[in-house]
Amino acid sequence: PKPVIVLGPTYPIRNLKTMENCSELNQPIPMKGHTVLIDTSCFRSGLIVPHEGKHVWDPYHVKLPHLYPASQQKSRAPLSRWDATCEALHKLTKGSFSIGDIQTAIMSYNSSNKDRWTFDAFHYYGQRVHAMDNNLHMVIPKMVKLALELPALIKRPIPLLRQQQTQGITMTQQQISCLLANAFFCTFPHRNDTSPGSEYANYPTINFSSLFDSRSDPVKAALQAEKLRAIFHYFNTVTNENPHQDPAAKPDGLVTFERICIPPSQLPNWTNQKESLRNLHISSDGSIENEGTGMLQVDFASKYIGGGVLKSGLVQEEILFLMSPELIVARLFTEKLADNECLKITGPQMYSITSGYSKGFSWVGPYKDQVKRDTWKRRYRQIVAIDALDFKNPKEQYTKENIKRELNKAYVGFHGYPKTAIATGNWGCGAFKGDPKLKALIQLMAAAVADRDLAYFTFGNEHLAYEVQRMHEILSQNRVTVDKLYKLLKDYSGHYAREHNSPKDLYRFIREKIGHKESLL
Ligand code: AR6
Repeated sequence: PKPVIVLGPTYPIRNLKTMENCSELNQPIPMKGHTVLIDTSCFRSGLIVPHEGKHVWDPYHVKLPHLYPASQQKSRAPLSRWDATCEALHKLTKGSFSIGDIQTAIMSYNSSNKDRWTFDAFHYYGQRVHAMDNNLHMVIPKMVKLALELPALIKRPIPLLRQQQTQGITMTQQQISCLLANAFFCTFPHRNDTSPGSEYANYPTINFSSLFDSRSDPVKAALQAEKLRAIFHYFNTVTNENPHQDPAAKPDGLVTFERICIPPSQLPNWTNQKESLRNLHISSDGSIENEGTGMLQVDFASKYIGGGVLKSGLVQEEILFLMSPELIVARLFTEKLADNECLKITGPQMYSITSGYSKGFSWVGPYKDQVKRDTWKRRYRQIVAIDALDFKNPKEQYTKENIKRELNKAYVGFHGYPKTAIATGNWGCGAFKGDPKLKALIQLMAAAVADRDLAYFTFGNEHLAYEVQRMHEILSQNRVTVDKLYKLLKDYSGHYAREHNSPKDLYRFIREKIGHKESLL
């Protein structure tokens, strides 16, 4: 019989570095390639004043709805597009209205989509869910007001974070809420067509029309209605004008979005990295979003940031974006991620508690965020979006090229400051069909080169937690450095190609290669 192996306790999570115990924070924000949408000197003296600039309508900046050029309007239109938007939305602030009225308002300035958009999920919300939350009559008029404040709140162009450029944007939570209110009412021009070759084909969608539409599928409609609960709760909080009587005060901090791009010549040479593996906390309990707070929290992203959050998608990334809807605004300006890029978001707030996963998802209630803030009033919360490869055929993941691609992608995400621990898990191993045993090693290697410890949450899988912890211990005891492990993965790649019908288990292959005797542990 095989010896029973008892592992020692995993590395304690309390010993991992979080933002609260990092001295590198609180640096000044304005850096090269960084756009701040407020006046930073006013902010330092406690005032929030939009940074003034000259608006532009060009391929390098977000096309804001109030800047829609008259020259692009249909010649017979009596009002400018923005005036028509204001007029339609204003109707929702006077007296009672139905969801049909909201639909009519939105369609009035989106008439070219009248045969494409349906609002069945929104109607489902109205019929089945609204009775529980009963807030639309309160929140919709406040959302209209917020959306129409756009010209007063955003006074300089918002750059598009385009491929192969390291660039950042910092804005207030109020500015984000205003942009998201516009997204809700589908006011962003040029953003409804993402067919190949169209102007924004390389960008995620931002207008919320797809969230209202479940294509007559009642299961999807019910789930999208749960998403709408999270969204309305968010808007309720950000429009709450009564902070002293209500603990859920309107947020007044900043959030930073950074696209980080590492040129191929500056990526690690994996055959030559002498680092040892770092500390690993691994557990089948806990989640990245909760237990990982203050660490660098990995978003198992789509290359189109936010993935299916505005449609029916409901796995890790989408749920994260529903708990923290400020993340959704990244879809407005983040071009699809290339292999050597990631998006880092510093300071988003958590608004909702949710439960369940995928088809079992539901909105539970408000989350009172008590995470401390830095001098820029950004929450000590940092998310990094890295998109794994989507293995339609899981056998492809063991090729040398794909292993290297995933190593580089993880490294791009993990590299940089502050050197907090990384909170992650089965990145790329659900919708994208990766092998968690391989992805765990890839992430451990990238973390070692990026000089960070790792907290790994296996999402209830005890056996996986055991296997990865044991492999980590064996590798550490045998002083297997990153370059040696890379060589082992390449050997496995060869083995897999030769024996693809009955390949060895990856961890068994590694144990045998390093001459590790099972009984010694
Ligand atoms: N904490 C820890 N582990 C988790 C959590 C969590 N909160 N949620 C899920 N897991 P998946 P992918 C585990 O499928 O394969 C989205 O549409 C769980 O074991 O979300 O990288 C994106 O937009 C799960 O099976 O990530 C992309 O398009 C595994 O992590 C696409 O999915 C993977 O979660 C990314 O797919």
